[in-house]
Amino acid sequence: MKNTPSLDDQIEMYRRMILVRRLEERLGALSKEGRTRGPIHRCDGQEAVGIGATAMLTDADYLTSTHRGHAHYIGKGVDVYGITAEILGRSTGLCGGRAGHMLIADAARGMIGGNAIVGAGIPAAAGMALSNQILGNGRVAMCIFGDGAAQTGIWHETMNMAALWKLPVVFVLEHNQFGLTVHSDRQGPVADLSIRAKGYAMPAEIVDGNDAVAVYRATAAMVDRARRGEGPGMIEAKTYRWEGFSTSDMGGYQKPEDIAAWKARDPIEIARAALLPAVGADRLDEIDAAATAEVEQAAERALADPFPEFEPCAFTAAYSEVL
Ligand SMILES: Cc1ncc(C[n+]2csc(CCOP(=O)(O)OP(=O)(O)O)c2C)c(N)n1
Repeated sequence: MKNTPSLDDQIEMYRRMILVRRLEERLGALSKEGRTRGPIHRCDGQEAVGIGATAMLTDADYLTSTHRGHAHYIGKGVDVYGITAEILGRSTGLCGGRAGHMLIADAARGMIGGNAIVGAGIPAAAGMALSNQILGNGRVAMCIFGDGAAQTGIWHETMNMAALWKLPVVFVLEHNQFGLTVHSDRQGPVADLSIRAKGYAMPAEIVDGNDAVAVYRATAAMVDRARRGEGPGMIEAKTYRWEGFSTSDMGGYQKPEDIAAWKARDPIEIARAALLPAVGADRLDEIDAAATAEVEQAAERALADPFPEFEPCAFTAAYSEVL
């Protein structure tokens, strides 16, 4: 079937989801020890969205992300060690240790960046899509954003312009049900936020965000039509955030039974069950062990790396003299 990932694609998505999960677990532990700069926004349980939605993109395509972007970075093929070193603030990080975990970019991979401003990656992707259209380069831009971001005005304005100008941009809503500590049913009157796409004459599809293959299929169809010049499309991937908003979240507002129900639908286990008959448990265990080791080695190496040295600029030098 068209837009169905190959077996190799599925294995790679499984591997990448494990990389993300292990990275999140390691960062959670390092954050508790006070060894990360600031809190970390984890995406445990949501990995299938970022990994499945980006698996059909090439390095030439563009992706904008959010404050919760680890799966988006890894899905876009960004190096795990470079990401880890960046998050730990080391000079060897992808952005020299200055970006932190929310703002990682890797131009060579088309990873334009995370973003700490909710919704800000959305118009940026449309702008890149406009440049693709003008240049006629066949590239597609994608933005992945949360249900909180889908309540912002800039999302509506961008959907309108993108549809009007038939821009090659794909909107991927990672609907994890919460914006900070507030459930989405208290942020807006509709449960399926993608029904709003209809108001902009834009096709949209709702998918099981815990099934990487389902996310891949639906997104690939939107990417294909955008690449053919038929305009933007939207995916609403329904998922759930297992952990708190960030590692500094005290919790208590998510129902334990909801967390348990969503943990029973672990995207990694869903992918593993789908692969088991064709690939076998031994090979899947090997992939898991190799991905786990890759994250562990990246963390150990990064922790031994130096912090960046900051040269004071003319202003700070003059200012410190005054002080
Ligand atoms: C413009 C703006 N408003 C408010 C905030 C504070 N803020 C940070 S994350 C967040 C919630 C975002 O929710 P969502 O888009 O669903 O992403 P999620 O955290 O669920 O991944 C808010 C309100 C911000 N960073 N930027």
